[in-house]
Amino acid sequence: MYRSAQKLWAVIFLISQTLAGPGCGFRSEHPDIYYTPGSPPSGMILMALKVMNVDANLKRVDLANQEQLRPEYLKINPQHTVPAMDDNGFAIGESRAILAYMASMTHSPLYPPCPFKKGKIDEMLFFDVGRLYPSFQRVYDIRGKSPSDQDKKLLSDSLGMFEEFLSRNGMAASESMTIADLSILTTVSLTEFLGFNLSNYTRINEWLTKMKAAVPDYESINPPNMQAWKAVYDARRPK
Ligand SMILES: N[C@@H](CCC(=O)N[C@@H](CS)C(=O)NCC(=O)O)C(=O)O
Repeated sequence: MYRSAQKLWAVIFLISQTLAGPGCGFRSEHPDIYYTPGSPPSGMILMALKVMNVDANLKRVDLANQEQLRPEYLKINPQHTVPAMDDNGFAIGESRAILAYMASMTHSPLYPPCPFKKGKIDEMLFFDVGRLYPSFQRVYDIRGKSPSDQDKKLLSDSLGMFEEFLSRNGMAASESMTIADLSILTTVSLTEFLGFNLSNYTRINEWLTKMKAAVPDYESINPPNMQAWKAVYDARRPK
């Protein structure tokens, strides 16, 4: 029943794609991306732009000078966070929503419209935003709070869950890269960069190697961004 519904959906999807022609596309030729170096979710979007080959207009927001609180920025993102996107008046915040928007606008296989595939991708996006990244934040608190053993165990357990998810297909949500992998790459690569022991997670290590190779210009985007985050984190930790 599940399989035949999946096949039927695939046929309907193919027909609708043929009738619809190429994707509706961005409203603007070069959508604006507001970002800050050192912000993990900003780094996620910078990597996604490369993977999806989107030529965006990058606009830097100086968080140290509270530019995110300016009225013109609050109109774009009332949550006053980076990243945000402004596609010719269509403004969207939340990094993972931006990933989904970009992938949908470019008809990218990284976020296919099939509900069965999308359901699994959404599952992993929410796993990252609801469990994995908050566990990371408990251990690496940007405000400088020292983690307890319980915090460290929580992060290890959450990584163990991701290790288990990877046993399904080798990637976060399917056998090939999706936006869920880009989201989780941001969390896990920073965890690795900060020296958290990942040696027990064989599948995560294999996945990390694949992901670093799959993101064009990875080395020039993510490590410098993580280094900038670490500089702020180190400066705020008790000496
Ligand atoms: N859930 C948001 C989190 C964004 C976020 O917290 N951004 C931080 C920088 S990493 C920020 O802009 N902070 C400034 C503020 O809250 O005023 C996302 O993924 O886009």
